[in-house]
Amino acid sequence: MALAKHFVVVFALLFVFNSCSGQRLKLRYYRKTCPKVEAIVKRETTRIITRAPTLAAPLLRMHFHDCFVRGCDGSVLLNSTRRAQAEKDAIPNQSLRGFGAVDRVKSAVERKCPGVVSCADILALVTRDAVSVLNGPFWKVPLGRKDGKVSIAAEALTNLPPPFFNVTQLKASFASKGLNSKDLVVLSGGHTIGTSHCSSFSSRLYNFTGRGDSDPALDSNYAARLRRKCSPTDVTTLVEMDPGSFKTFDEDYFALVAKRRGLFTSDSALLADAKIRAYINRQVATKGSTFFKDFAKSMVKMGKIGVLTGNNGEIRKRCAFVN
Ligand code: HEM
Ligand SMILES: *[C@@H]1O[C@H](CO)[C@@H](O)[C@H](O)[C@H]1NC(C)=O
Ligand SMILES: *[C@@H]1O[C@H](CO)[C@@H](O)[C@H](O)[C@H]1NC(C)=O
Ligand SMILES: *[C@@H]1O[C@H](CO)[C@@H](O)[C@H](O)[C@H]1NC(C)=O
Ligand SMILES: CC(=O)N[C@H]1CO[C@H](CO)[C@@H](O)[C@@H]1O
Repeated sequence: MALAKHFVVVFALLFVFNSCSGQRLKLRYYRKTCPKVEAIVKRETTRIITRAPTLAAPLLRMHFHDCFVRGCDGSVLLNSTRRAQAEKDAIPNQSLRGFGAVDRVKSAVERKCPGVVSCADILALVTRDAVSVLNGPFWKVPLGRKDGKVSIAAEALTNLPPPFFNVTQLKASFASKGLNSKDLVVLSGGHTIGTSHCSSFSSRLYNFTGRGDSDPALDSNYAARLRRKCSPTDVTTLVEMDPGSFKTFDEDYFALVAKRRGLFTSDSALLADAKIRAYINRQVATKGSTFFKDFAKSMVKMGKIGVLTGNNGEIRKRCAFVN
């Protein structure tokens, strides 16, 4: 009886998954329609990131923001219209950059194969290539995403985890997108590159519990160093998230977090979960860290969240606008 019930549940789930995803993404999706797409994206992205290495981080973050809001459907790229404020203009976006880079890559692809490759696929490929230019891992990107036609600012607020989340909240946020605790810690390793505005963490530095103190989860020397960079009201200064190697994709993030130097509450909070802490310690302890391999795997998984395929969605002509 219990077994029968179990089967019913499994079949029901299979049915739900199949009907949502329509078709699966494929590695050689554009083999016939745009065989050079990966070479074009790689050439353009390499050119852009070599000239402006600090653009790689915001592009990686943009792909994450795209996938967590309405699935990886390029909705993060859409501009606001008179009728609706887009994700781009939501609070968590503020610091997103690199829209121009995506547009340039899209134009290069359009010149060769007009109206064939989606903006969502281009963003997934650009992200992969940008990480590679910073000496990060390489992964194969399954393709065939269609672009969505809707982008709603309020959805960014409810779907993106804020930097003050604790580990319970982070796990719930990732679980709601089909990602587990391992994906959470592995993808948080994306904070090995890039910068943050002081305002994303300064509440940890000043009067944290109302007694003029800083967050006890933050190394006190590190907090002092950050206070010298960030005044309590600073909203413009940028701080390197992995100081000294913020333009290199490496495993340093885990050493920082282990030393209680994770910049955000959400970074520090990872230590509060025993299994996640064990993963972090393994990355620090062993010479052959598994982070690159794990990151590649979790990026592929993240890149499949809620994708539109088949007859759903469209191939946008310009990434900022619905056709
Ligand atoms: C676990 C939950 C996460 C939280 C709470 C979070 C939060 C943040 C915040 C607050 C910033 C700084 C924004 C600013 O003030 O300029 C940031 C930056 C960044 N995040 Fe995350 N993030 C998370 C997960 C991820 C994931 C999954 C990735 C990609 C795999 C990622 C990649 C990045 C990158 C690359 C930057 C630097 C962007 C730049 O240099 O402009 N983050 N994140
Ligand atoms: C679309 O939005 C981007 C970023 O907000 C802006 O730079 C660009 O000018 C907008 N494009 C148009 C055509 O309005
Ligand atoms: C995380 O925050 C939620 C909501 O504020 C709270 O209920 C929960 O106890 C917290 N969990 C941890 C591990 O601090
Ligand atoms: C710190 O927080 C406490 C309690 O919220 C408040 O009474 C005090 O004025 C704050 N101190 C500063 C320097 O902001
Ligand atoms: C890149 C981008 O579009 N940033 C916008 C994010 O949202 C704020 C408003 O909250 C806009 O002022 C920014 O231009």
